[in-house]
Amino acid sequence: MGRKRRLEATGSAKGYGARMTFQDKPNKKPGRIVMIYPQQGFSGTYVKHMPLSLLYAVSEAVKAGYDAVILDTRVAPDWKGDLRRLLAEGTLCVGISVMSGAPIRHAVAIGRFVKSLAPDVPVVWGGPHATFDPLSILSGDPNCDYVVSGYGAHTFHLLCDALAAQKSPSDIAGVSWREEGGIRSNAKPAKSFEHIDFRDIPYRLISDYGVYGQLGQGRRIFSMYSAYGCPYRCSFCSSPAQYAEIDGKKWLALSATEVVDHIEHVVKTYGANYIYFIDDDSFPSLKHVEAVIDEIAARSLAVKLGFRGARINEILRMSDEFLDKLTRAGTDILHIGAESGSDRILALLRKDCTSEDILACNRKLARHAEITAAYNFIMGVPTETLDELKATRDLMLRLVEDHPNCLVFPPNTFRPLPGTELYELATREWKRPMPASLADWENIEVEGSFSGAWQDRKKQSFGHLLLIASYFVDNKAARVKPGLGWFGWLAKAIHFVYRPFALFRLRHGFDAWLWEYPVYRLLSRLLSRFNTSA
Ligand code: B12
Ligand code: SF4
Repeated sequence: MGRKRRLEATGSAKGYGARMTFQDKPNKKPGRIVMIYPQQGFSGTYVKHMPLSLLYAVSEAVKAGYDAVILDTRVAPDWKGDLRRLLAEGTLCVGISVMSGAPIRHAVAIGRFVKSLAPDVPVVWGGPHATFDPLSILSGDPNCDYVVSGYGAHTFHLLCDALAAQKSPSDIAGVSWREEGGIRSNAKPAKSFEHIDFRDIPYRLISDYGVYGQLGQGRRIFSMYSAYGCPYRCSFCSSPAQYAEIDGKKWLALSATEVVDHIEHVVKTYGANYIYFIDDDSFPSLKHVEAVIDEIAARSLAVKLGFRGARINEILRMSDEFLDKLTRAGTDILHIGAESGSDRILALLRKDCTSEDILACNRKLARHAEITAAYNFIMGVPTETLDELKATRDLMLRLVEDHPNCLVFPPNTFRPLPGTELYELATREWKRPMPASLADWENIEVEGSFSGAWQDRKKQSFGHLLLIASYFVDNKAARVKPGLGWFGWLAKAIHFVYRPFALFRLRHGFDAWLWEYPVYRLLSRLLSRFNTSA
C-alpha cells in the first residue's frame, strides 16, 4: 500500500517539475516523511519552543536515509498551502505530534486536510496524548491511521519501513492501528529511556530558529534534556505512569560532558544563546546540575539557562552558595511545582513538602532574585474543598509579598489523566464517567473551564477568580518586553488599570459577577485563533 500511495502521489506532482524520486535515488528511502506540529492552546500563544518532539521522533528514520520535512503550523501562516505543495511531491506518511487538550482539535483538522488531498497518505499521531490514550485517537478520528505511543524515534522508523514495504505493523511495539474493521494495539510502557545522541538530532530540518521563543524575548532558545525520567510519584502527573516499567532507576542524568557538548554544538552551529532544560526534574542530584554549569563555565559558553523541573523538597536542599552558582551560570528561571496552599492537598499530591516549606524556599529564592522563581499551581483535584482552594489563594499572595519578583503561573485545572493515581480517586469520588473520547480530551483544557461539571458552583466560581487574578497577582506585566509591540502595551495597560480590582477580589474572595471570566475566555480564544489559522 505504501508503494502504491507513493507512486500515485509522485504522479500527481508532475506539474511541479522534477524532484528526485525513490527510483532516481536508489540509496534513498521511498517517499518523504512530513512531520507536522499543530497549534497549541492558549499557553502556546506566548511560548513557542522549537518542535523538538518532531526532531526526536523522526531522528532514526532520517539517520536511516529517509527524506523528511518539518512543517510547524504555529509559525507557518499558510500551512495549508505548504502542506498542499508537500503532498503533491510524494509523501510516505504525515506525522503529527499531539498533546492532550486544544492541540487535538488542530491535529484532527490537519488529518482531515491531508485526506481531502491525498486519501492514501497514512496519517500517524504521536506525542503525549498518543502515549496516554492511543485508542481514543483511532476511535475518534477516522483520518488517523496509526498511533505511536511512548518514545517515538525507533518505533517510527520501524513504522516507516513497514509503510514503505506495505506491511502491517503487527510486530512493532508501541504502534496502534486499524485492521480488518477493528483497532489493534501494541502500545505498552517503555522498559528503558530513549537516548538520542545529540549529533543524530536532525536540527538542519528547521531552517529558521529565529521564529521560536517566548513573549517577545528575542532569545534563541534551544530546548534539551540534561536528564531523563523522574524519581517522584506526584499523584496527578503522567510521568510516574510513563516510567512505571522502566527497569532500574527512574531518573537518569546525562554526563556533564555530553550535555555541554550538546550545548556547544547548538551555540556554535545555530547561535543558541539560551538553553531551556526540559527535564521532568533536573535537581534530584544537585551535583549533576553543578557539574553541568561548571563545564559550561570551563568552556566559556555564553548562554543563559532555564530549568522547567524543580521541586520544593530539592530547593530546600539548595544552599545559598549553590543558588549563587546557578545565578552566575546565567540561570534566569526555575519552574517550581508549588501546586497548593493546603497541606492536606500537598500530601494527596505527594509533593513531599508543606506550605511552610514552600514559603521557606520562596524566602530563600528571594535572596537570589536574578533567578525568577516561577510557581505552578493546580486546582480542582478530587476531594479539594473551597477552604483548600482559598489556602492556595493565600499562598499565592504570600509568595508575592515575600518575593515581589516571583512569578505565579495561572493555575492548571486538574485533568484526570489515565494511569495517574488521582485518576482512580476522581473515578471513585466523582462517580462520573472520566473523559474517554477524543472530543472529551480536546475540550478538557488545563487553562480552561474549571473542570466543569465535576465541581460545585462555589468552587467553580472561586477557581475562575483564582485563574483571572493569577494574571495580576505578581508583576507579570512589568516583565513584558517591548518586543511584543501593541500586545505588550495592551497587557501593561490592562495590568495597570485592573490590577487593584483583581487584588481586591482575590483577597476578599469576591467572585460574584465575575464578568472578567467570560471576557478572558473570549480573549484567550481570539488570541489563540489570531495567532494561528486553522
Ligand atoms: C515545551 C513543552 C510545552 C510547550 C509547547 C511545546 C513547544 N514545542 O513549544 C508549551 C509551553 C506551550 C507547553 C504547554 C503545555 N504543556 Co507542555 N511540555 C513541554 C515539555 C517541557 C517539552 C516538550 C518536548 O519538547 N519534549 C521533548 C520530546 C522529544 O518529547 P515528546 O514530546 O514526548 O516526544 C517523544 C514522543 O512523545 C514521540 N512523539 C512526539 N511527537 C511525535 C509525533 C509522531 C508522528 C511520532 C511518531 C512520535 C512522536 O517521539 C518523541 C521522541 O521519543 C514537556 C515535558 C517533556 N519533558 O517532554 C511538557 C509536556 C508535553 N506538557 C504537558 C502539559 C501538561 C502542558 C500544559 C497542559 C501545561 C500548561 N498548563 O501550560 C500546556 C498545554 C498545551 C496545550 N494543550 O495546548 C505534559 C503533557 C500532558 C499531555 N497529556 O498532553 C508534558 C509531558 C509535561 C508533563 N509531564 O506533565 N508545553
Ligand atoms: S510533577 Fe514533576 S516531580 Fe512530580 S512526578 Fe511529575 S515530573 Fe516528577
